[in-house]
Amino acid sequence: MATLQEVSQCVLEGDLDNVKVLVQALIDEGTEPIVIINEGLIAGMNIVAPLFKSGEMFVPEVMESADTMNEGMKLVKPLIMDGDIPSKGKMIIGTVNGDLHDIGKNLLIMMVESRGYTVIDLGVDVKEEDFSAAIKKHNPDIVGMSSMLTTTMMKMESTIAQIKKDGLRDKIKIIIGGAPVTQEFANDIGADGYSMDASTAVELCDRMMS
Ligand code: B1M
Repeated sequence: MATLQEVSQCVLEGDLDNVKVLVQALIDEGTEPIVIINEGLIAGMNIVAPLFKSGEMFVPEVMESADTMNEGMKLVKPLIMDGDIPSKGKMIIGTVNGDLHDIGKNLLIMMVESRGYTVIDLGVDVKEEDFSAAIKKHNPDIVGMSSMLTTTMMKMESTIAQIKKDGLRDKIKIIIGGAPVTQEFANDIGADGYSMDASTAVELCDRMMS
């Protein structure tokens, strides 16, 4: 019998092969997908984070852990999606210019999609003008920006400036998030909303659409 703790351990060790076996076993045993995400996959990243901070884990190892988490997510994701839900609205989202962190963004996409939104993922390191180009191309209701670095969070402000310069600001709601981001910062840079995690981001999207 597979355990959630073994899944966390796989994420910690970057064990791509075993994570697939264990996550599939938990699914087959009837463990709730959201429990596998929170208590297995994210719990593993939560062990990685302080080790990275204290210098006990290095960038290549953390990337292996991130890949392992994403590999597990791929198996769970289809189970929390419901293709029959009519779209509640369209969102584009990206990690801002200079920032390569995407685990939180990907998690948020999964949650928001599972609640009926159509989401277009612009990826990471998204330049200011590329957000604008994507708004013109996709005509979204909501634009989401993610940043995990104190050095890149200011790119949210320059992206909003670019969107204003291109005359697109009034067409959309802008929501932001990521570890260094706060409600106060969101107010300061003129974003419409902030959420601290993926679950509250879903409620935030609902508020933006109402
Ligand atoms: Co980076 N990194 N990292 N890193 N990394 C942090 C962020 C850091 C806090 C680690 C530390 O403690 N020192 C630190 C930032 C310090 C700071 O700026 N104050 C840091 C650093 C310094 C760096 C590098 C500069 C390291 C280096 O090269 N010397 C470098 C920068 C690269 C770059 O981006 N240009 C770097 C690189 C990396 C990796 C590539 C190795 C890897 C990223 C892999 C990937 O994402 N594919 C990585 C990782 C994994 C981390 C930590 C360990 C974990 C981040 C994570 O995935 N958390 C992180 C330490 C930490 O967070 N304590 C760290 C799990 C995830 C589920 O949570 O991303 O917070 P999170 O997302 C949440 C919320 O924030 C929120 O919802 C999500 C889900 O609940 N949220 C939103 C996120 N986006 C949102 C958008 C919204 C709303 C909510 O609306 C649109």
